[in-house]
Amino acid sequence: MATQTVNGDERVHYHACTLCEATCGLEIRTRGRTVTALRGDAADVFSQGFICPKGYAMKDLDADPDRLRTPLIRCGDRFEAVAWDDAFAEIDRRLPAIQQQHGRDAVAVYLGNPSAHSMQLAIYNQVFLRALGTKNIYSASTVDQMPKQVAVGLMFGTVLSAPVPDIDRTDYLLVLGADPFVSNGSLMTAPDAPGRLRAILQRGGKIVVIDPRRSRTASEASEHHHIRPGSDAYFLFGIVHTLFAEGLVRLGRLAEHTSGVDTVAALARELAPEVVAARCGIPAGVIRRLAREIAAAARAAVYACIGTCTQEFGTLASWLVDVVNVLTGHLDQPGGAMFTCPATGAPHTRGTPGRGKGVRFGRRHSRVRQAPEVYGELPAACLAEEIETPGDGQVRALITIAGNPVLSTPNGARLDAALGSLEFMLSLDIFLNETTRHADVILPGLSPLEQSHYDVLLRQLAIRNVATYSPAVFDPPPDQPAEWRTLLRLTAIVAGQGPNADVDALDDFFAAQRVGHEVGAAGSPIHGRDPGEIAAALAPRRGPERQLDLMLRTGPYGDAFGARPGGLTLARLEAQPHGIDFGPLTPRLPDVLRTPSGMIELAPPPLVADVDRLRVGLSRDGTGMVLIGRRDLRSNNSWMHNAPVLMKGKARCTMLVHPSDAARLGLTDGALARVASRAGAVAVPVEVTDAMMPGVVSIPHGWGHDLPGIQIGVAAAHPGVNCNRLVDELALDPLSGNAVLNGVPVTVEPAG
Ligand SMILES: Nc1nc2c(c(=O)[nH]1)N[C@H]1C(S)=C(S)[C@@H](COP(=O)(O)OP(=O)(O)OC[C@H]3O[C@@H](n4cnc5c(=O)[nH]c(N)nc54)[C@H](O)[C@@H]3O)O[C@H]1N2
Ligand SMILES: Nc1nc2c(c(=O)[nH]1)N[C@H]1C(S)=C(S)[C@@H](COP(=O)(O)OP(=O)(O)OC[C@H]3O[C@@H](n4cnc5c(=O)[nH]c(N)nc54)[C@H](O)[C@@H]3O)O[C@H]1N2
Ligand code: SF4
Ligand SMILES: [Mo]
Repeated sequence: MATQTVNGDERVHYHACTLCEATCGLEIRTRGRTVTALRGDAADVFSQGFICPKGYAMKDLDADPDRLRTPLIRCGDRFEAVAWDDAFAEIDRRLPAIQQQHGRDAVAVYLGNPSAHSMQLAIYNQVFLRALGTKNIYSASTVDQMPKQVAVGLMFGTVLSAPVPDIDRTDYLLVLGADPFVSNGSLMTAPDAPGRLRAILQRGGKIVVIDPRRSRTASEASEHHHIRPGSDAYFLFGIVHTLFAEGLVRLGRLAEHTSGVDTVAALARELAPEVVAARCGIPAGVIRRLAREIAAAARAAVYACIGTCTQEFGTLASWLVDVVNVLTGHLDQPGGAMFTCPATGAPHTRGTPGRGKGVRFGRRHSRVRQAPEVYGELPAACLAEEIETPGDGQVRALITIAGNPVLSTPNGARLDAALGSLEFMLSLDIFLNETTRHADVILPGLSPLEQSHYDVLLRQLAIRNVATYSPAVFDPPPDQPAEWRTLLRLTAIVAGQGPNADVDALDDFFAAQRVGHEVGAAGSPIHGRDPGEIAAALAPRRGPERQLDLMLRTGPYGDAFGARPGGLTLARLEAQPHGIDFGPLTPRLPDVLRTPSGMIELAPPPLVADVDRLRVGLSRDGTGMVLIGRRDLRSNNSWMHNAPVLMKGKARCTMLVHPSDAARLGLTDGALARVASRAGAVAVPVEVTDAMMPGVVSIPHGWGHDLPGIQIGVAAAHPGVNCNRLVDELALDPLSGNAVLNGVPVTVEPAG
């Protein structure tokens, strides 16, 4: 779809915002290489004009003079801008040598969050990782949603089988550990989450929020209850107990597809609301009432996100959320918790409907701490020790791709020091920041506006079935390669083919491989077709577009290369710049299941076994201070603090504390507090507020732009502190390897 030209030489483009999961449509006006205006795309079939303050910052990000546009090579303490060929030559000189001398596992990778938000990275990281062949793969997933992925993998059969709350049709939403008014929703792609949530209240429905802090979402909700950090699994067992004890379990049509109900009943028997109330800080009467309300509501969903994942019992809590959805019959029902049927397909749309291989993890363990592998990754919290600890298998080189683990992962100070000891570090990033300052070579990606986009990952968790494709707004600078090309060149280097590979030939090779896989896959709509015919049909396209076209055409709405005439193709999607809406979510059970049993596994053995840990922790006294995090509307993890439009107003990196704690600890609003944990200490301005639960303090993550050598001028002028200096890298949720970012024991006192 060509862009329109208006007002003489002004052009109008439509492009998704790639900053968060909501993926709102933007209308962007340009003149030459300049953005003249930016607003929400009112015609976008999903976001309908909504954008948040960060959406506007896409303009700042594009224009940011600090955003890297050429490769950098380290020369002592400085970086020098170099030509692309020189950068690849340097990588080729240093990286394969380490692989040859110390083995492939000596090179580790850390994939950051924008890897999931970039079409190029989402598709081509996989190609690169296969060639790299290392077991040392780390990502932001283990400081994020991995517990949910483990829980739903065991229950429903794939790593992305996460039910999403059908918020447009529900009457009752129980929210734990999520602040969608601020985050705009996660594990739930829903542009204008605030508007959609307000609509629940407007139609007479109810929203209940469980959070140690009266968050923005909590203050808009019908009801909010403070919970002691890390105790959601106790609270949810109290609900499950009540459902069984009061005869409220109604599986309805789920019954014939569900196994393990009796096991869950037995586990819940000893965890009555009266038993767990003190541990979670929510009165037993409230727990019982909420259980009755969820069970009685015609359309209800329980939804939990990062606050419930990044905690001591993250996988158990994530599991129990869907246990409640199943026991109350709300799973897979309109207005309940439902499965997306995404246009690109998903692990649960491929293969044999209703049955699969299930998921596997714990197949090997990390070298130093023996932490289990999860879905091919090791916990991000283990990275520093793997770099520091000498011996066979030591990590000697690191590649970061769109990640800032110095600010984002536990004990940032320890990781910061460890990165300084690497033999070689390569970063694919668009900024010289707290992490990439340690790199030997930095290869910049393009501005989001110089890239086309389709959200191949996040639309798999959308609350409607919607497809949107955005062409690039600007042509990239002539000499700067797209990141998929960079990744293919690196693929060749680590495969021993040198720095000057024929990228297009490689891309043809991988595309042919993918086509071969698709025609060979039982259950694919093009199973058994001639791969040459399919490849020829895709041939005009290259790179990510070719892969995307293949995914769309073999996906649930696809044309299956002529077998389903009128079906979806990338060309049809391109003709609809505001997206195509395939409608609200529809029930998908039992076809959506990919468990080996073909059932919803309500009581998977690894989860049942982990309940022992919950029993042991039940009597733990909860009197000490603990730390939790938070997000704010104008932040985006660690990397958007360089956008001037987002940095106006009062300082946001403060420690929230309840007035009673402030009085007891001698803290005054605006003064500095010293907060210390096993891992480290920071001094942070105090903000006294009764939004906090007594005994809990909150510091947001992503700050701490005060390290030498960074080149993000606006951020450095508003540094804040890195709360992950306090988060303990030794504390993990054992099943998922996820870091325990919330509920960190701390001491708090006035800073001297
Ligand atoms: N204490 C605490 N810690 C947390 C959290 C918390 O709630 N509390 N939240 C966690 C969560 S949910 C997440 S997702 C992680 C995030 O953890 P990370 O992903 O490690 O960190 P980000 O801050 O997202 O950094 C993204 C990096 O990608 C770069 N980048 C942006 N766009 C591109 C691109 O197109 N290409 C390339 N190559 N680079 C790009 C940015 O410059 C930046 O360096 O933080 C986690 N850390
Ligand atoms: N503005 C903004 N939006 C973002 C981001 C951002 O940095 N800024 N980051 C994006 C990313 S990467 C992600 S993953 C999503 C995350 O989006 P959400 O999952 O909505 O996460 P948060 O906004 O961090 O809200 C988590 C809530 O959990 C609460 N909490 C902490 N500990 C506990 C606990 O033990 N139990 C319970 N019940 N609650 C607890 C916190 O007080 C907080 O209110 O946001 C995305 N959107
Ligand atoms: S909510 Fe804001 S940051 Fe997220 S996609 Fe929409 S405009 Fe972008
Ligand atoms: Mo995240």
